[in-house]
Amino acid sequence: MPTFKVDGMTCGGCVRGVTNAIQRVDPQSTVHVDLATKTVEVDSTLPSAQIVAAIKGAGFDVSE
Ligand SMILES: [Cu+2]
Repeated sequence: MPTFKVDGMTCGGCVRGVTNAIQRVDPQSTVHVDLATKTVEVDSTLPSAQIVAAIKGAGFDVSE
């Protein structure tokens, strides 16, 4: 399962923002955000570049 390192997440609102952004591009995806380690685990059939783009679109810095 691809895991992304996402900077700038600080609260539950950020978690929802990231989760919603990913599920907008892939409604079937399962997203697990760990605020403590700032990582986002995504179970999706989409290429990770698209997940990265979605997270960036929500206003966060992300690396794989
Ligand atoms: Cu927040």
